[in-house]
Amino acid sequence: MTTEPDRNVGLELLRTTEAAALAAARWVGRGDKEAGDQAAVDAMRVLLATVHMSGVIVIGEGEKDHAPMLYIGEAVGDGKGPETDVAVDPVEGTNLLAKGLPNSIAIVGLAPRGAMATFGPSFYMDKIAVGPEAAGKIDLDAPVTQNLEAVAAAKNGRVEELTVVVLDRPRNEDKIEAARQRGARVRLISDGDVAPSLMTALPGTGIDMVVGIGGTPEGILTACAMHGLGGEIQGRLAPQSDKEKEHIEAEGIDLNRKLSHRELVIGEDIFFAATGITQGDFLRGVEYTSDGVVTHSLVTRSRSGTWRVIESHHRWEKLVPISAVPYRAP
Ligand code: VTB
Repeated sequence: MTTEPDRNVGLELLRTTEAAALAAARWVGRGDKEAGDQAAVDAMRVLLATVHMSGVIVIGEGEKDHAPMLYIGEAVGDGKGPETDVAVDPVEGTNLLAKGLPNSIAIVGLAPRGAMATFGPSFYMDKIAVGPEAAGKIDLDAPVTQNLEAVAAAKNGRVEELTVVVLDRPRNEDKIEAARQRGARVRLISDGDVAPSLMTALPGTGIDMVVGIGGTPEGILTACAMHGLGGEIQGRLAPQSDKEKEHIEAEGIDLNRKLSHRELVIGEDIFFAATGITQGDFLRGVEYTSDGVVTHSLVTRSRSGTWRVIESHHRWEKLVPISAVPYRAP
């Protein structure tokens, strides 16, 4: 069945991540992650208000009382279009931003209302992410060695040629050790597991798999992207304290369920946009030119499976006078 081309709200979402990245870029390497995050939140919120949707934040800056903006439950969009769930991470990798390190990105995910899993009090999730060749061939419950072998077979390569990314934390030590023992190349990262997860599904990045316990919201945002990129992420909540575990159980959430991206975010009308803030391995960071700024973004749409890499040139001379966001100090 064919249909007439319809709107791609992902291209509107792109403007929200570009705005967040432009605002956050002023804080790169300045050692103040809160200020950088706040600038990104403020900018993203202004642009989200222009998106044609009746959106509700389901993954945001936190509960209402602790987060004045983009809090969970906040209505976003112009209030007229389709009812949607919206997941935001205006700065994924605030430490990376503050330290001027690679791969901090601004992110938005979008799905029809009710389509996104909401694990309110859950902070941590055990995850595995791979690209399209290995999608359907991995298993979160299998040993790392078995998953490495599955990815190698899917790519007609050898485990020794694969690069697996892991968040450098004691909680991930067993996986790091197992991957090394099997001869894979392990790239340890200090923060930000979304960017490398996207890279598993993008050509020429040299990243084959991401494993280990990272953030739950980051897992759901990655799931939005994998719908459009054709890769796969599987996750299971992995509370790191008794308090976190109790809170999840009190909400009646099943801790033992293994979920793929199709269960983390349900359906086909799923969109994702990300813009580089600091220079990244795939997404370039915000670059200043003599008359403005260049941004580099990824936009995905699950129904068509189209993903786009978009380079945008923002020109101060025209942008600053009309923009509600103070991108450039007067
Ligand atoms: C994870 C990871 C994120 O922070 O949430 C991590 O998914 C937090 O882990 O990408 P710790 O509590 O061990 O620091 C990030 O790295 C960045 O937000």
